Amino acid sequence: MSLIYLNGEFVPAEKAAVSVFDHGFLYGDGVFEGIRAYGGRVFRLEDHVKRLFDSAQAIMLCIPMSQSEMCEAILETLRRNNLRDAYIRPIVTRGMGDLGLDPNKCNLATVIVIAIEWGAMYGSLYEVGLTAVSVAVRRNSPDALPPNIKSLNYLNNIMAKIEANIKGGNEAIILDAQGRLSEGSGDNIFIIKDKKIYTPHTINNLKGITREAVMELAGVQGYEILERDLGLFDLYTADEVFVTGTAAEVAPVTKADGRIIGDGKPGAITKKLMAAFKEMTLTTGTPIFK
Ligand code: PXG
Repeated sequence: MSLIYLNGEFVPAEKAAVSVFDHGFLYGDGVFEGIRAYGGRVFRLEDHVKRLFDSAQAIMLCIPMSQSEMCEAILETLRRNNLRDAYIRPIVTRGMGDLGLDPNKCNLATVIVIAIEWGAMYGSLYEVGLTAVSVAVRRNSPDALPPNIKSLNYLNNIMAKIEANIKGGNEAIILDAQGRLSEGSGDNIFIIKDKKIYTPHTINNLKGITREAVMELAGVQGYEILERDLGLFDLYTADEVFVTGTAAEVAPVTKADGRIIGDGKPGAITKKLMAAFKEMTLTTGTPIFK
């Protein structure tokens, strides 16, 4: 039975519960992270915790612990569950309040860390590539709910995923209100054209930690990386397309809205980046066990 970190204690999963008056439940008022551990090391732990605190700062949510205490809570959750290859989900909600939405009624944030054993998300699709479909629902506008906040309010992404499922895609391509590419439902998007790598600016998408890592790796390999406004035309005419995310890792896209991308197989540069990313996950990161 797995142990869940809940407000400073380790609780068996079946007993780990939050109140129905918790504003995370009532309003999606909270923030979260998705983190991976590979071979006993947590990938970019400090970066994820920093983003969690940035998300909290943006919604004026006070996390009742320091960033280093949060890192330690995550590592201890992994240790208590004896996990080496894991998916880790820290969650901080506004806490218990009343049925009104006023966050001033919530005195103390709820802090949760869930960790489960986890392997590759897309299985054989890493060899054949994903089928992506653009969806009608648009990404939350940055002046309404900035997509940089990794909030518990994921309905925008879930609606995109529902549409991708209906259309038979493995992942959704979400456009912003102006029709620019933003991201997938749970990953960032890259396109490659004439050996140059393009990705949207992070105004309309999450500042992905895998995105950042892949940009570093591509730079080391000598590729030019350009943050640009991109549209469906750029997607349909790309030589290669891939998505990046903690869950998805680096996943090739070989079909988009029925268009075959490149020769229909994962591209050469994508494959190089997939290998470099894998190597990075196995050789870097914070050790769980000392
Ligand atoms: N965009 C969005 C909207 C995300 O939720 C990413 C990009 C990639 O960011 P990182 O830092 O992980 O490289 C995410 C990642 C899932 C899932 O099931 C994915 C995410 C959250 C929850 C579930 O694929 N976030």
